[in-house]
Amino acid sequence: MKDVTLGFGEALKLCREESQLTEEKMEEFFHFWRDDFKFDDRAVGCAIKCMSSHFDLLTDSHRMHHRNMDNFIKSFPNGEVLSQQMVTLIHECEQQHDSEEDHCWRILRVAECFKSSCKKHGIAPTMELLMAEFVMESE
Ligand code: M21
Repeated sequence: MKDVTLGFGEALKLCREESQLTEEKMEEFFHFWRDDFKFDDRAVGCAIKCMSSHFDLLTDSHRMHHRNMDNFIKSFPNGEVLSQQMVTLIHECEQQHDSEEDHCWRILRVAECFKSSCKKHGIAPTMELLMAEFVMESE
């Protein structure tokens, strides 16, 4: 999950401007996994929508493209093991929030639900691991 997060986060710089996300709000994507991260800013949902589109992970109706998401996750170390579970968790979260018509708000709610499901299932990455890997990759 650490690798998927860092890979997904590669698109943050490209998407920050389009989504009007301030750098203070989320300077790096792995902050998403911090316990105190707040899901109260629509711009974060817009950024996740933009990042997902960048990797071609959304359908025309801005829902998860299952096959592309599966392939994306499988392109990372341990992805073969995680993919099915992650796709299922995201899909369950999408079903819970399907009535929200605004794509940015809906995707933010799906992301919040997905984070909480990952924690419940013990597949959320630890911040210590993410930070350590991020520092190593930046050097
Ligand atoms: C992939 C690693 C971390 C991801 C965090 C955000 C995941 C949000 C998934 C939303 C996918 C788009 C759903 C559209 O309904």
